[in-house]
Amino acid sequence: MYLILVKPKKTKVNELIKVENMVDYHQTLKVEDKTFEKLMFIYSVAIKELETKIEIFREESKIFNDYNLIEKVDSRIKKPKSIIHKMENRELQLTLKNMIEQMNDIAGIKIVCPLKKDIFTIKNLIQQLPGINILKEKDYVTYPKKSGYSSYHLIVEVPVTLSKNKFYVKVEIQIKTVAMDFWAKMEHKMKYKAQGEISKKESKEWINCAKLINKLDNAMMFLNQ
Ligand code: 0O2
Repeated sequence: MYLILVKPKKTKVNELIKVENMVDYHQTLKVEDKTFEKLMFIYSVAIKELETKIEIFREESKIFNDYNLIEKVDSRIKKPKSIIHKMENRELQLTLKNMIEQMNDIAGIKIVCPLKKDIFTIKNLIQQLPGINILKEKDYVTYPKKSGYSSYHLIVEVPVTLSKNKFYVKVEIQIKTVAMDFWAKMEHKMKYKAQGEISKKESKEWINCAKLINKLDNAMMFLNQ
């Protein structure tokens, strides 16, 4: 087998134009407009680019280390209704500028792994990916949210190359264990059913469940040392 090392071509950052140069940046957000469709397409390409890289980590770990580092990868583009809802909740004027600059999770990827320590391995692998910029990190694994929610969040900027232009696109990556994912899905479902209105007693119960999940994750990690 031959390995040919090619000196990487240096990409000038200014070759990568920002999404805002492609659209009338101050235009009002209208989901039925072609511009909105184009933007959502660019977000979907960013997801594909990242998913491919994550899939390679998954396969590599299986083949080289006999270990399933990644159980599952899910992705989604936020629904237009949810984008508008979130912007309204944040009292943001409905412009493309605000959507592009302020909304970090229009493109979202969730990586589910077996053990808590895998979360940090995956995060380090993503951080080392060439061309990907890390904009924000939230460690809800070491410091869970008040609700009990636990996960590692990264907001990254992914270069997307189309025929005429290159763009940097924001993607939110959530990394969590199978147990954390189970908790988050159940709690989200319950909050959705109750339209966000849950009693103090219920919310205490969810925090207790999150603590149990954390104990389980720690025990699993100990057993798999
Ligand atoms: P959906 O429908 O899942 O997309 P940001 O602008 O991203 O820095 P944000 O959005 O407040 O600020 O970020 P945060 O707190 O990191 O949460 C982002 C996402 O994490 C949420 O997206 C949820 O998916 C998940 N999340 C956060 N807290 C909780 C929680 O208490 N319970 C559950 N089940 N999930 C949580 P969205 O937009 O709320 O919803």
